[in-house]
Amino acid sequence: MVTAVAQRLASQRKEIDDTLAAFALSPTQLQEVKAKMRVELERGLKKDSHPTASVKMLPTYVYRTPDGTERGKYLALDLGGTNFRVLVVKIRTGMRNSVRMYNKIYAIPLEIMQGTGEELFDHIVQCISDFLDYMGMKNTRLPLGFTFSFPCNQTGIDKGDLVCWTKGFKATECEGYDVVDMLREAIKRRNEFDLDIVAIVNDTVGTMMTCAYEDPKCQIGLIAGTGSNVCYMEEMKNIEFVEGDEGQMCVNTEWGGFGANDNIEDIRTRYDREVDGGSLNPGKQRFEKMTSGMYLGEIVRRILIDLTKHGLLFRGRITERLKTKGIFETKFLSQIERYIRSILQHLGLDSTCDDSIIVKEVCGAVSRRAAQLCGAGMAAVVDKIRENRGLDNLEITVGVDGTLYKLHPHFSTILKDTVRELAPNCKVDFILSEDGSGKGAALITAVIDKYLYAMRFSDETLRDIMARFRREMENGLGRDTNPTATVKMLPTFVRSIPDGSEKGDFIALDLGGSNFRILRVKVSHEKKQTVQMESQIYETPEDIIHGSGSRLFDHVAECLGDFMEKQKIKDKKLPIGFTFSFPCAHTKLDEAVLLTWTKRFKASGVEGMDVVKLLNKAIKKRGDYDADIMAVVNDTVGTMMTCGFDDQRCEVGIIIGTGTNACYMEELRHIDLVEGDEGRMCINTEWGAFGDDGTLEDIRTEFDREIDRGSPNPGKQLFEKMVSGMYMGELVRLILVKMAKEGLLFEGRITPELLTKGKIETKHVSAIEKSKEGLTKAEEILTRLGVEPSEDDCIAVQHVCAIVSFRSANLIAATLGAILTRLKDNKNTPRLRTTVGIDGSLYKMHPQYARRLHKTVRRLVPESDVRFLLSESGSGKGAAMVTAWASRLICSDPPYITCHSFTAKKKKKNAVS
Ligand code: 0WK
Ligand code: 0WK
Ligand code: BGC
Ligand code: BGC
Repeated sequence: MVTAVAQRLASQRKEIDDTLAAFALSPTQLQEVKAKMRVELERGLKKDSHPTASVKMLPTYVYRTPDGTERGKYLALDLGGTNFRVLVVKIRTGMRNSVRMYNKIYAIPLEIMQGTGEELFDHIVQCISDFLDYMGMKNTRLPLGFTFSFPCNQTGIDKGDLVCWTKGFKATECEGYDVVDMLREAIKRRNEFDLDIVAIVNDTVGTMMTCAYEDPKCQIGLIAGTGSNVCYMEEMKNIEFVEGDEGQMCVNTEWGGFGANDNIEDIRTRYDREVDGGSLNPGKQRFEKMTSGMYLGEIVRRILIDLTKHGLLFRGRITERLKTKGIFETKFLSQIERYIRSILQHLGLDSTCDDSIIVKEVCGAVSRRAAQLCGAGMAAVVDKIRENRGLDNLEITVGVDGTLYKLHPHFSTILKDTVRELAPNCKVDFILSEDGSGKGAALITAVIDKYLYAMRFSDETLRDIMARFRREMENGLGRDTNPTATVKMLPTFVRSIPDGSEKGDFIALDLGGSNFRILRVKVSHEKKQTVQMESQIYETPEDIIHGSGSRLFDHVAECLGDFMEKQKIKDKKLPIGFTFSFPCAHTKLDEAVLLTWTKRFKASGVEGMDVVKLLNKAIKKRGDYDADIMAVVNDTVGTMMTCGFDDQRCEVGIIIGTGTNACYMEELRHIDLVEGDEGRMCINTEWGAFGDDGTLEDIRTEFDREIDRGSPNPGKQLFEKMVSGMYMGELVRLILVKMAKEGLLFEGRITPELLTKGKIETKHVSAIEKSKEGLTKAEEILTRLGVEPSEDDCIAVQHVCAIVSFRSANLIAATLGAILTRLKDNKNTPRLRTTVGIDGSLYKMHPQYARRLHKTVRRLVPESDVRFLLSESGSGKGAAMVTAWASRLICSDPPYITCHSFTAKKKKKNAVS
């Protein structure tokens, strides 16, 4: 006799089973889901159907998974999962698992997630600022990979408009806007640090990259967490709305949107519709709302309420807590196995044993369906890849992350089983991402940045380069070490800067920079000392500077004759100061032997010769005028003198132009190669040769080596070739060619123009980095090279220019820092106050160069007050100053031109220096 209780229990059971039956998907239903998902994947890829597809199939501009060559230090942001993380990731090559990471988790309060976009991005930047402070990295401009776990319409690796918020986010004025721009704006608003946002990636893509670093077969990324989504490597030819048919690109499916066209209404339950109705984005993300952590708890809660309303649970008593939306967290589903009682207590539910069982069943049914649905979706993806490759059987790995997958006791198993059943021709391995997608974002940044990372230097590295250069300076000054020193530290026989007593009428020649200039310099003493200058620029044709020395000096003499003609001073024997911007070994002021040509010059028969003699010979040969070459000075010395005329503190001269170099006032007692210990003498460092002995091999890149191989003086001036204007444009061109070959630029288009040496000049680099019109300039210049650049190509090229010019400014800051600390030590002062005179087209023309150089110098030499004084009138004026004294030397014995000979100090002296 079936009792009433048993009957009641049986009907209750049936009611519960009926409720849960809606969650039990049959193999057929799952096959259908797989088939429908497959249709949506295809629709998302097709040009015509893409705009209306429910599974958006968004391009990511990630063309390959890591190959183990990635390296460098990167910042990464990871926004959109349970936690917001800021990370620093250090990747070293060689041993596959050599990635060191440090991260900090920051909360994103609800009012920020659902406030204004500005507040959200200001909050993100605040967290970055805190992290950089914590890591002591506020001054290092690191490249950043941004994991942004929301659907973005990307048009490049660092450009993506937010399609729509999902999960718990709803910040205003963000949808439809470029996420990278919003972050850049927020960083600008804070104006505290600088970052290079190199890549924006979806968390599925970050996860795939993280796992592919361990397992090269990993070509799919799955997130089963707060949200639900998959990405995979698709054939470019199948992605109809993206240019190009070669190779692969990772596609972010955004399968969370599956069902938007009502094609899974047959399996959606009324609980699903309730949850959707009560969500922040009703009607959207229907598949996600059946499969992801944000919603499973809520589905369970609504079923429990429904069953309770029907008296099937908790004796029909619904507590306030159970009525609270979102109170039944998805983690409860994972924990229910173990802690059912305490969870129901936590919800104020006085549960019976049966209640617990029923609640467990409900949780099981909901999570099982979620795992099965994800399994069906995954089966569609792996089968598509198998067919893409025309394989009967596919072996592939899926990288997975997400709290639901990680914490739920059965989710992963059910998912795997479902994939195995629905895609029997695919052997699918699942590997859990241990390190999160931040590592993946850093790896993507490394792939993008692959050619650039080696050009970024931390302050630590710059200080190391500073110390290396300091050692080279000492080698150059030392009698025994000078012969093998790379940084030659050439004595100039200039003993001080102008003291205001100079006067006279002089001619100055200025050869070796981008222009050959002849000047007439009149220094007079009406009321105060004034300098009048007239100058003319003369050509130095290629065939002259590459021809014979005599032709070169004949040309100089001819121009000089022409100039004197125009100045009507042919009959006058004016003293000449000769700025000769090449490394010369002086034995006295007007005796200078060219050690080696640099930059574009290669005239034969000059190296090892005294250039004053060669010029005098050429002038004599003409016989139409007479000249008295009183001094040869390096352009750095001329620049220091020119600036010293206006600022008595100037004791350093730097050129950052076609070439680069520096001079400074050194204590005579430290210059072993020159007699005397009193006072100072200007030393021409010739820092362009720094590294010629291999000391910079660890920071030179393949592009630097290619530049050197193609230069007129291979193996020489290696530092100069990394930083100066003659080579910067070419460095950029070589990097662009490489990136284009990798398909990272111009869709892989390589034109004869792009392959032509010198087609990108340094003035182009300066133009492209202009903040306002830079991108337009980039487009113009790249279009001229025939590569039909897209807007992102222009942004990427601007980025490459920034990295190359930034490296130059940083490296010069390091070598200048070494000179400044030496001056400080020489003076034995706690704080150096000095002025640096500067000239050169790169320093003058480049929009950001000066600011970057000054900033880095101040960071590297904090105990100094350095004024950077731009030489307005060129080194000719400075040369005239030197000549003024040289000519007075003849008639009297003024202080700063030395009669010291180039004879090395007696042996004993070295011990003390
Ligand atoms: C950890 C990843 C992150 C992703 C998250 C998803 O680093 O990018 O968004 O997993 O899992 P959730 O935290 O939403 O469970
Ligand atoms: C202008 C100076 C000249 C120097 C030149 C360097 O007057 O002596 O050689 O700057 O800059 P560049 O012309 O190589 O850019
Ligand atoms: C987002 C995806 C993301 C997924 C997992 C979804 O809501 O639309 O972009 O990958 O959550 O975090
Ligand atoms: C030369 C230096 C010169 C510098 C700047 C280098 O190539 O070796 O003597 O000062 O260019 O013009």
